[in-house]
Amino acid sequence: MTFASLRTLGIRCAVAAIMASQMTAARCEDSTITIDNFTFTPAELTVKVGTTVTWKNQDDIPHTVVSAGKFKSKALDTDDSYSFTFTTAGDYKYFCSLHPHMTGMIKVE
Ligand SMILES: [Cu+2]
Repeated sequence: MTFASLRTLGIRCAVAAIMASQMTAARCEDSTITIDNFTFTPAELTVKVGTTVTWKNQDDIPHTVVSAGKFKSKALDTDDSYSFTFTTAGDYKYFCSLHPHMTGMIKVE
C-alpha cells in the first residue's frame, strides 16, 4: 500500500487498515446506525475489519451505545453521534445503558 493510497483512505481508516492483519483485504466502507424510537437500525450489522461505525441519535431523548469491555459512548442527545472503529473480528453485542432492552449487534469479519 503506497503512501498516496493511505492518504486517500484517510488517516483514521489507514490506522485501522494497518492494525488489521489482512491489510490488502481491509476496506473502509463506513457504516451508520440510526437510533430512533428506542431502536437501533439496523439492529444487526456485518462489517469488515477496519470499518468505522457511527451511531446517530435521532430520538427525542438521550441514549448511549455500550459494549461491555469494548466501547462506551457518553449520553447522546438528539442529533449527537458516536463512532467506533472495529479493528478486531468478532461479534460485538451492545446496548443502551439508559434503556437496557435496547440491543444491537455488530459482526466484524
Ligand atoms: Cu436508550
